[in-house]
Parts: sequence; structure tokens; C-alpha cells
Amino acid sequence: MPLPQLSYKQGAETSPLPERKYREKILCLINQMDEDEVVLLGFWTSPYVMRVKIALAEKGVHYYYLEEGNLFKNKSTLLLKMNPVFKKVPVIIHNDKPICESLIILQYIDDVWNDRAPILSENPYQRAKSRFWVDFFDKKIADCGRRMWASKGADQEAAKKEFIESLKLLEGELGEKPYFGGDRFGLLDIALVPFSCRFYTYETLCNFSVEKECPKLIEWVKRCSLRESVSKSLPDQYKVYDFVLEFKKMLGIN
Ligand SMILES: N[C@@H](CCC(=O)N[C@@H](CS)C(=O)NCC(=O)O)C(=O)O
Repeated sequence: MPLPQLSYKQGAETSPLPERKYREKILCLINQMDEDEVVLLGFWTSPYVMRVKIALAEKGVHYYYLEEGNLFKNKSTLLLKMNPVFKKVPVIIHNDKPICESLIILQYIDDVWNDRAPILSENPYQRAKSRFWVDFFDKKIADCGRRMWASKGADQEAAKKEFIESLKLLEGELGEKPYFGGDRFGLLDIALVPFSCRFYTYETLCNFSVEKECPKLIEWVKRCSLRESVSKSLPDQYKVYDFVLEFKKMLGIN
């Protein structure tokens, strides 16, 4: 059953309803949603959530966005119920059931809305290759990112060196192609581009330039950002930087 016209939060768009009222309304309507609608539980600085926003936008799937007000101190009851194992965002709720973990969600979205804008290649080798690089990214680069803002001195330098080396490997994989999968924007692009909104933070805290180190990768970021699905899903890089400074303070790191 289609929902009454509520107007939802998607990317930069905000609901005209006050936040609390919007939330209450979605919670009441969650089990009456249309097959073609989902609820996304997220947090604005999370690149994993941005992955899901991009994928839903690429597929043209209508979603209701619920921001976790205080993800690190006081998680919502809904998040704890929907992702009791990891208690992390993103989570999507579709047909009244939760799906967790960004890559599993991307695969689910591609499986359910398989009639449009494919995320994964139909070629098994290409699929395996994309998954390999996303796995490399999540295991290696995302961790370097954290060490770059959370440490200092020699540890920070080591993380920066590893980060740049890993980005160069990715840049090699991109080669001269417009997107990682070739001409088509796909899994690896969706999984990696959200992290570009953290580049300014890393550059400022660690004193280097991603563009100088990996110019082709930055060209790719700019190319991806021309897509509305990306530009509407990524937050302002300066706001992310301010958030990281506040977050460091909260953790007692200076
Ligand atoms: N492997 C997860 C990572 C998700 C993740 O780390 N989410 C963070 C936000 S960026 C979170 O919810 N953190 C809350 C916490 O650690 O308590 C995915 O791909 O979805």
C-alpha cells in the first residue's frame, strides 16, 4: 500500500516535518510499506551508509531515511532491534525485514531490483575482481584512514604511507578506464567513492595531497561526483573534518 505523501529525507533533501514527527510517522508505517520502498537507518558521516544511498538512488528506489541521532553513545531502539549483532549502520528494512552490512545490502538491492542499473557485472570474473578490491579496501585502506586521524608521529606517518601505497594500487586497477568496471558505474565505484569525502580530513591532519599522489583517482572521484546519486549522497568534506575533530575530542584523542 503506498504511503500517504510524507516527503522523505534523501541525501541533502530534508523533510518539512520536524525530525521527531517524521521519525514517529515512519515507525508507524514501517510494516505497511510498498514492495518498492525501503527504510534506511544511517548516520550522515558513514561512508558505508553513503554506499547504500548511492545504490538506492542509482536504482531509483524510494526510501525513507532515519538518521541515528547519537550513534556512538545512545543507539536507537530500532537500530538495536534491526541489527542486534553488530549494532551498526547501515541497515535497510524491506518488506518489514532488516538487511545489514553495506556490501550485503548492495548485493540485496541488486538482486531485488534486477531489472535496472546493474551494480554487479554479469561476468563472474569481473564480479570476483570487484569483490576482491572492495575487500582489500575495507580491510586495508579503511583501517589506515582511522589510524591517520587517531594517531600521531611515527604511527601516523606509517598509516599515511600505507594509505598512499594502497591508493596507488587502486589507481593502477582503475588504469585508463572511466570507472572501475569499465564504462559502467558499478560495485567498486559505489563502495569506494564515499570515502573521498574524508580525503580533506586526511590531507589536513597528515599534510599531504591525494591529488598529487594519485591524480587519476581524483579525476575518477570528480567523474563519479557528476552523478546525482553520488553528489546527493556525500556530505560536505569540511563538515566531515569538523566532525572528526569533535569525535577525536569525544574519544579524548588530541
Ligand atoms: N562492515 C560494516 C561497517 C559499518 C560501520 O562501521 N558503521 C559504523 C558507522 S561508519 C557504525 O555504525 N558504528 C557504530 C559503532 O561502532 O558503534 C558495513 O560495511 O556496513
